[in-house]
Amino acid sequence: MSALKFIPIDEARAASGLRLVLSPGVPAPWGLSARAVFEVKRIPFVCVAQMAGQDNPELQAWTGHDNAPVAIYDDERPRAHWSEQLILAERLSSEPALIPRDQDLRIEMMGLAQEILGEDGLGWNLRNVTLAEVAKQRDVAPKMGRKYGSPVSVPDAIMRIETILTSLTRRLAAQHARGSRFLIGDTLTAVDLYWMSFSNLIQPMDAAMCEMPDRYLAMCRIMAPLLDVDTTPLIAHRDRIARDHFSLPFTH
Ligand SMILES: N[C@@H](CCC(=O)N[C@@H](CS)C(=O)NCC(=O)O)C(=O)O
Repeated sequence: MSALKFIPIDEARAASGLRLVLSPGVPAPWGLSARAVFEVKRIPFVCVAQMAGQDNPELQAWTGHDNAPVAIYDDERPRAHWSEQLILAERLSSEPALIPRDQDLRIEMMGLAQEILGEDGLGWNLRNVTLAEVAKQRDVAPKMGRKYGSPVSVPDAIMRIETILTSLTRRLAAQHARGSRFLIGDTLTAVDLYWMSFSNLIQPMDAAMCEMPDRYLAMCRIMAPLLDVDTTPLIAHRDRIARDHFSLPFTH
């Protein structure tokens, strides 16, 4: 994966083509998911920096959003949701197809992606637990915790995470048994990339695969001791997807 090119917001606003709003310096999982989709398809883009946990008024004025990732293509409406970004990517380059053409597999893929990226999904609950733990350590709730915190308790969030990981593990085993090396069907789909992107919060990739600052790495190490699931096969899958489809390490 080549180094990301960040340009100033006013320059990005005046530009055409694809602009991707990302948080620089960290492999933020929703951001990594979006860029992985565009990069696998070799769709060129430039990046615009979003400052995590801050108000980002200039981005808000341009895109209507203060978080990341947001994809802006030409003068089309900004796309802040993973499904909009994925469908845009499919439109800009049909190869490799990351949404299965078979309708039943497509439904499976979209459902599984929702379980990974959607509200109350894997990422959402991982964020709740890690931010709650960070708040405990620092004795103050980080701003992001107040923004995304939910009424769900930490034990309930851990249960959701374990349920989703167990279901992914079962699916991977069933796929291997039928001779497929991917989570859905027989080819790479967006959910392989999404799992790869969120897996850092379960077990961080090593430095040769993905650069990350120590503070972020420490956050990525919070979850594993709290989980009662053997994630070895899923992590092996993550490593294979990263090595087979990207030039490593990921830099941000
Ligand atoms: N809108 C995205 C979710 C994006 C998201 O949750 N972004 C968070 C990732 S932690 C973010 O940018 N947080 C930093 C902030 O809000 O400043 C989607 O629904 O697909």
